This record gives sequence, C-alpha cells and structure tokens, in this order.
Amino acid sequence: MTTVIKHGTIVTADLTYKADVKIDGGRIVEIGPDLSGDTVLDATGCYVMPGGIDPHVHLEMPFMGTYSADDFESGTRAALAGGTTMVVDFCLPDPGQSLLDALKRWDNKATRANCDYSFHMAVTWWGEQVFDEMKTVVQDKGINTFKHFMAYKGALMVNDDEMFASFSRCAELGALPLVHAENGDVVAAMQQKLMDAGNNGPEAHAYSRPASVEGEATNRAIIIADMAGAPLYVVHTSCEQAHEAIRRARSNGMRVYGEPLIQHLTLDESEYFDKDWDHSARRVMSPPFRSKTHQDSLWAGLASGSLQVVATDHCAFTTDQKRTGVGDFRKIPNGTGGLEDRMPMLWTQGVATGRITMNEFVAVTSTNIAKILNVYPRKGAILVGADADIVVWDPSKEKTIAASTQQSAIDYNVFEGKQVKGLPRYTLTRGKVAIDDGAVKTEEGHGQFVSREPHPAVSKALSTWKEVTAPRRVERSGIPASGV
Ligand code: DUC
Ligand code: ZN
Ligand code: ZN
Ligand code: ZN
Repeated sequence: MTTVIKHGTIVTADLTYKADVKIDGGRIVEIGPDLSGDTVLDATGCYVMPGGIDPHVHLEMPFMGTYSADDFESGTRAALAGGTTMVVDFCLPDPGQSLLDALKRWDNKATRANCDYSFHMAVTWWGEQVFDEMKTVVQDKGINTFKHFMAYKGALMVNDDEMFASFSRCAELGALPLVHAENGDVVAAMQQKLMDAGNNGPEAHAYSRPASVEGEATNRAIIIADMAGAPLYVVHTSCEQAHEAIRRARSNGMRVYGEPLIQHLTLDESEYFDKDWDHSARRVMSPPFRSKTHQDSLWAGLASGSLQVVATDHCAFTTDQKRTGVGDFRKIPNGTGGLEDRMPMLWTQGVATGRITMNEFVAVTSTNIAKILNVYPRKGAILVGADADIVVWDPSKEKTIAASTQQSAIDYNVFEGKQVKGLPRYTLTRGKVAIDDGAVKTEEGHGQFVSREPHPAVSKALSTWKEVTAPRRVERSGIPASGV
C-alpha cells in the first residue's frame, strides 16, 4: 500500500520546491512530479516538511515527589497533533541506581508511544559502575547523549569533578554531554534567603534563579567540556549571558549547541508578577521565564545560527500537583507543557513575523537536532530512504490555544488564549496518518525506539589544541618573548 502526498510545496532546511512525495513501507520512496499511489493526501496550499523532533521531554517522570502528568501515550499524541513526530525523553537513574536498571523502566513506559522516540541517559551520580555502564549505554543501547544537572542540589545535581569525569568518558565513547546549566549551590542559598524573608510564593522561584546563575553555569560547563575534549549541548538556554557564552565558545572553534524553549521565546517574566497563585505556579519551571531583552537575544540566536534547536522541556503537572508548593515555592513541581504548541507557536511568532524563514523553521524544529543526535537523514529530512515522518503544514489554518481542546492530560495550558495561524493538515509517523485534518488517529504502541550511533567527531579540547599548535611567540629580533 503506497501513499502519495500531492500538490504541496516541499520545505526542507535548505530547499523550497514543488513536488509530490511517495511513501511505501513507512519510508519515502520517490520525490517528483505527478506521482500516483493507493492513497492520496492533498497538500494543496500546504508545505510538506520533515516532522518535528523535540529533543527535550519528560514523560511520566518521577520528579519532586510526584510524576509528570503526561505519559508516553498522551505526550506523543500531543506531539503528533502539533506536527512533532519524534521525541527524546530523559532516563533518570536515582542516585546510586544502575543506569541499565533505570533504562528498563524507561523502555517499559515507552511501549505506549504513538510516535518514534529515543532517550538521553542522565548521569545523576558518579562511580566506577556509572563509568562502566556508560560504555554499554553507548555501544549496546543506542544512546549517545548524557545529561548532567548542575542544579537540584541534594537530588539530581552533579559537581564539577563528576562532570569532568563524565564529560571525559563521553569524549572517549563518542557521546555528547548535555547540561542543565544553573548554579545549584547559589540557587539553594537564594531560595533559603527568600524563604527566611517570608517570600514563599511562586514569584520567588523566579527571584531565586536570575540569569546570572545560568550564565555562570553555562560558562563553567563549556570550559569543563573544553578541558575534557568533549562537545557540549546546553539545554533550555534562556538568557543572553548563557547565549553569549555559547557564541564565544563556537567562535573559538568548539562544538557547543544551545537549545531555547518555545516557552522562553514567547512568554516572559510578567507571568509571575501580580497574578493569582495558580497562574504563576503553573508557569514555574527552571530556568524561569525571562525579560523581553533575553527573548530578543534568543530570537537573534536562532536567526544567526548561534542557537540551533527549539525544544519544549515538556514536563506537565496538573494544578493540584502544583499546589503541593502552597506556602513553600521550593515544593512547586518545576515544569510546563508545550509539545502540541511548539511548532504552531514558533511558526506564528517566528515565521509569520519574519523573524525566521521557513527553512530556518525546519532547521531548528527538526533537521539540526537530527544531525546533532546523529540520526540524520533517517529523521529530519525529506529524502528518498528517509523515514516518512512528515508534517503537511497548512499556513492558513488557525486556532486559539485552549486547554479544553488540547491532547495533554493537564487542566490548563500556559499558552491559553494565544492565536496561532499555521497548523498540521496531516501528520505522518513512519507513513501512518496520525493527524488527519484535525482528527486524531494515533495508534498506541506504534512508536519505535530510535537507536543512535556514537558520533564520529568530538571536540578537540581547545586548551590542548592551543598547547600543541600555537607557535612560540618570537620577537622580531628572533629573541623569544618573555612569559611564553
Ligand atoms: N526544569 C523544569 O522546569 N522541569 C523539569 C526539569 C527541569 O530542569
Ligand atoms: Zn533542565
Ligand atoms: Zn528538562
Ligand atoms: Zn503502527
């Protein structure tokens, strides 16, 4: 049984052209004019793009005394409704727990996925067992990324010596380290100070995590990665200080990547102030929403290429779950949703406003991360042989975002009331039509694990590179300068 997407305009990260796309056995088998097949999907007036990849989601994750409310079923259904066809979730071993035991739990949860998925492995503690198991994770389990939390002191946080050891191990294995970059020691101290002064409401969450704590940690992680000879991926880059550190590292020749979230691009810190408790608490996430100046920096990074990926950090909690933190903002489960809204919001506020082009939209929602994760061109491409993970995007289709019509399991939406123009007409996951002009036709368990090979290239430590290749500074006279 073949399917043909007809009369559309193909938009990839670097090309825009008119052609039909033929699909067989879950893959793209032909691209060209006037194709025919058993089933025809009409893409008149639409853009045919690689399905979105969200590299940062937390589905049914044990966190802060509870579990995030969207599981692999509702989470991937929300993803598909918004044009996203692959998600990458974080496998989180408890401190002291075997990475491989944790992975079994994640494998089990993910059997319900409606679209393809992969995992990042978190390094939440350090020891010989972790060192050994990292090799199995990369070589036998198809995971080439390791996440490190520089915040959540006393729970998930790792210290600099542990990061250096783990980054070095990543470099040996051809794996990419990821960081949640916030200075956890400073955050904990500021939280205590705010509580002692009687500031226990959700706005204090934002006060306790200013941009400086993110800028400092981003810089530190970059320098540690440099010394370890590893590339680095900075998740949820939300401020100019962090962006500036990433720009500088890249211009110095390091492979450092930055990932703004759709929430940070489109929602600002005013969401926390002069609002009722529930409104603010529902928007408590780390890092918190920032000022418009930081938002402008993130948009500029997407346009110039110094930031490469737009994700969600989808980690949804119900209002009841958020209310555990009444009287102590430190207990409000951190996280917001966004899986269904990432692509429509980015299109509406990015492409339709002229801040990014259609091709840049494809790059930052799909192709760039497919390359970084080493799954391109199986994912992130409209090419013969690629998986038929495709979104047929209708730029004239409109809606008002509302919790009452969303796929996510929670009772609110942080984008409630936002008007979007640009939505999927069809979303296909490996050739299967999961979203059909608004109708949800997902199939629980259709999603498959996407195995990712080690990276062929790792960063050469800049510090080492300088020592090895920098010529000794010699004065014109031929006498070596002092202090070289
Ligand atoms: N930040 C959040 O807001 N939620 C999940 C984890 C994180 O780092
Ligand atoms: Zn994080
Ligand atoms: Zn996260
Ligand atoms: Zn199926």
